[in-house]
Amino acid sequence: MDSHQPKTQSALHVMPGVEGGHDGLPCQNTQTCESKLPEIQRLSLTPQDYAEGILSGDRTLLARAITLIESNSASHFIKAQDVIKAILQKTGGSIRLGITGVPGAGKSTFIETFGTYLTGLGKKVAVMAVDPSSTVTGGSILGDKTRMERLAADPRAFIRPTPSGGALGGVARKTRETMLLFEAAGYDAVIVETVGVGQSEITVRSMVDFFLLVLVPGAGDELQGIKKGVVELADAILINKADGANIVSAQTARLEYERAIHYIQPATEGWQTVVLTASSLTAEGIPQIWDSIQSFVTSTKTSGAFNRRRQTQERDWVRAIVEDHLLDRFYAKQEIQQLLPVLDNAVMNGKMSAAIAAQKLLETFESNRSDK
Ligand SMILES: Nc1nc2c(ncn2[C@@H]2O[C@H](COP(=O)(O)OP(=O)(O)OP(=O)(O)O)[C@@H](O)[C@H]2O)c(=O)[nH]1
Ligand SMILES: [Mg+2]
Repeated sequence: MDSHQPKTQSALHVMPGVEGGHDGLPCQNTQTCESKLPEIQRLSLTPQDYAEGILSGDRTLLARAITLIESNSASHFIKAQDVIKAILQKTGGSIRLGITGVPGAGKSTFIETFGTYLTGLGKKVAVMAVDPSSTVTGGSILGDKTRMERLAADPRAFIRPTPSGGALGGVARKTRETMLLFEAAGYDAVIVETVGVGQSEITVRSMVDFFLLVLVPGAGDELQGIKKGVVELADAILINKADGANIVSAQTARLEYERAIHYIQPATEGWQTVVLTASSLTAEGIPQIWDSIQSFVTSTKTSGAFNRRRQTQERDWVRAIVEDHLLDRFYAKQEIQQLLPVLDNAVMNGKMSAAIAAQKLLETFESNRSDK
């Protein structure tokens, strides 16, 4: 039996990521990559079969198409691109939501409550996570199953951890392509969660329409502890855990953020970043978040900002794929791998300038290009 095939129709079955020595683009070393081909290749489903399954809402085929996208093998890459080509006309219909926040802010609990609220409204919800720290066997969502128990068992929801074991660029490509599959399968909201550390929140911002920053009420200066830059990416700031003894501090935090955001550039042209309070435990304030998202969609679609952002994202995505691919080829070169530590050493010891070291590396790359 296909080991990647879910045993049940429940999204509780969270599938493992696909291992590979690459960060997302097709593997160039066919020997190492093809030998690890998952069993899906043995199944002779055509791209058309996948596309039809996805469009008809078949969860098993959707899951298998995602596995195809996550694969690092060259043949899977080609097939996955054919699947995407076949469904592309049916994509773009969802609202793409990014969620970030410090560890423990309650992102997963929020997604559980918010997602369940949406499925209660009859919407279909997909959840993914871009987690730079996760291992090959699963993203943070795996450990989070208990926090998303209701949503994971909900037939209107589909939870999928983003494949890991690679650079952010590769993970980003797979996440974006998976998003397209969800859209073709009729999901109304696609949620991408990421921990607000490093680059990942910028990557997620670049693939979503609406970006939500989840914060917790804390003592003292509310702006401490999170990077100001993250606030600038957000279309809404949610002060979560506004329940019990936290209610007053949550209101205080809300006022502080409302004041603070007047001094920063809004993340989306024509949209004033909103600050809200909610409790993901009691669901108090959760409907208001959806209301805000809907206002955002209406106003940015009317102004044209919504579509302009999507177009820019597509264009930037092309650049990002090219850059990732070139970087990957560069660092995969044996000559570069040999030279790099030597030059690093020389630069660190002040024996060579950075510009000269870079020039040597680029010259080595150019003179060893196989495509000349
Ligand atoms: N009182 C209260 N506790 C909450 C709320 N939301 C989450 N929590 C608790 O906060 C803790 C962390 O919640 P998570 O949902 O795991 O937080 P997270 O942001 O996903 O954390 P990471 O995945 O580690 O980044 C858990 O113990 C939750 O039960 C809330 O609205 N109110
Ligand atoms: Mg979490």
